[in-house]
Amino acid sequence: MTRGPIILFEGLDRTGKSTQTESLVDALRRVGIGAELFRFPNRETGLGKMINAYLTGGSLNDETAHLLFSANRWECKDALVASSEAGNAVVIDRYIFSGVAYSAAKGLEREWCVSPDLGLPSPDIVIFFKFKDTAKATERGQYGEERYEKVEFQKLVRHEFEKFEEESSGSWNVVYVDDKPIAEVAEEVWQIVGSVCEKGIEDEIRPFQW
Ligand code: 2DT
Ligand code: MG
Repeated sequence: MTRGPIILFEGLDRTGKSTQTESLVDALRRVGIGAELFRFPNRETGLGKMINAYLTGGSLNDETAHLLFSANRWECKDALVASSEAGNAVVIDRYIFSGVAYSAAKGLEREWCVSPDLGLPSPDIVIFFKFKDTAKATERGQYGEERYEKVEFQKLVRHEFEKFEEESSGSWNVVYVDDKPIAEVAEEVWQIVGSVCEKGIEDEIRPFQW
């Protein structure tokens, strides 16, 4: 059975993940390839509404917030698997690595942070959006409105993401987004994913391990 690839976009706030994931889904559909966007946190579900309240000023202890984000991925697992198996390219805007990076940046133990996500569907391709200069993010629109959008904290999160990048031994695709026009980033993304989306994936979905 050929299934659609699971393509994950990770990165700090304001790197353009939402813009690029939406535009990739549109581009795929325009050339006749089925595609579906999953975005985490998914703020539409019951758990997602609790997460939204937390991100916009509510209070939860760090462990509880972490487990809510993870549960929010688990509740979408069946839909995500079904979409890939139906042949869609499954495009994901943040996932496991955001979950661990933001919580570990707050000081929770990394291994503890990974454990609730073990077994979730693994991405086939990871694209990591980065600024060469983290402070660049502050120049972009709407920065600073939500809980984590502070330069010092973003530096810690970046460090956590980079641990995963290193552990991937080169399999993560790093795209630098500083000052690049949206179309240029989209073109780089297409170079990475276009042919895989056309061909599909033969292997079964792997459970996430660490
Ligand atoms: P968006 O700005 O992308 O909506 O994310 N976050 C996200 C976590 O702390 N843990 C997670 O598991 C996920 C998926 C990153 C809102 C914020 O939520 C953070 C930024
Ligand atoms: Mg955000």
